[in-house]
Amino acid sequence: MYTRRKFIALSALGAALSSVSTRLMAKRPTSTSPVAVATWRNFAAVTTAGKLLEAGGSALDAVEQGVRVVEANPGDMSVGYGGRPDRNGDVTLDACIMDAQGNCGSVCFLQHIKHPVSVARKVMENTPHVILAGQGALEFALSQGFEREVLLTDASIREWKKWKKKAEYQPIINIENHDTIGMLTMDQQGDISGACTTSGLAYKLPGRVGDSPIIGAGLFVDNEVGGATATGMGEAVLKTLGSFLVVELMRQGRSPQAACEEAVKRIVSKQRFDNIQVGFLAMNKKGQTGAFCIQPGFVYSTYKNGKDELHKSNSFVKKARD
Ligand code: SD4
Repeated sequence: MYTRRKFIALSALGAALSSVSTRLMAKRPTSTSPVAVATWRNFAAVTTAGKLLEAGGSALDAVEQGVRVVEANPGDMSVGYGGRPDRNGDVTLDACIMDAQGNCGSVCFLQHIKHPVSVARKVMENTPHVILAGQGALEFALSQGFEREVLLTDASIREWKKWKKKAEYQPIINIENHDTIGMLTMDQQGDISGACTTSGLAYKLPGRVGDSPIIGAGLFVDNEVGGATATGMGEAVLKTLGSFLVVELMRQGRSPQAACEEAVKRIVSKQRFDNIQVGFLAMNKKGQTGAFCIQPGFVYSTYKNGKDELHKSNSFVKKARD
């Protein structure tokens, strides 16, 4: 029965919801100039995402489509198809995606699938889980219609065979741990999404998972504040949950630049850093971006106001090692 008490309760709920939605609406800019930013030299990725955003696409669709460009490119040997294998010669991929509502999905140690970011999105949208790993992630991908593919290329096999002659595990700064794509996008509604995708460190131990698919480490987005992503030695990022830290520092009022600098300082104050590279890239709710890295050499790409640009990140260590 529709009693007076129920009516009062429902009216109160209605009033509360409308005040929440008024507050949320008040926070939303009416039309924001879209932004796409990505680690390293990734013009095709930021331009693909940027054009989608300019056409009215969502930050989530743009970030997925942007990083897919790099996953499909065999010339990028740190991501997707053509990515450098582990020491056994198997390509194992890590990726994650996060939307403006705080939903996220991730896959790690995924083999044979060219677009791990899209599998991560399916994990987010079609399962109650956040992370799927290994065989389970592969079975899930196949069940969602993804094709099983060979991800090794002639070039990656050639390099791996060369590496095997000595089989020394010494990742080379800015080379063998280079080119993972972490991307952040902001759409015309001012909503932010992010994605990160990689084949991980070259010639890693089989089973190794890096920071890239771990929410808070390789990527974090909080739509009220901004987003951050990381590249480089995943172990160092994992130990400090770097991307989460950057977003929390922005929440406390730091600029994207200052937040990235502090996250790098946390790493260098606690870990040996002479032989590793880590770079952070961040964007806040105003579309302002910042980046900082340990060693010189990290660059990032932006697409803002209809044009793409490459930026050099400042570094904690001032001079490149020979
Ligand atoms: C990893 N962070 O697996 C990744 C590697 C990377 O550019 O960023 N490469 O540790």
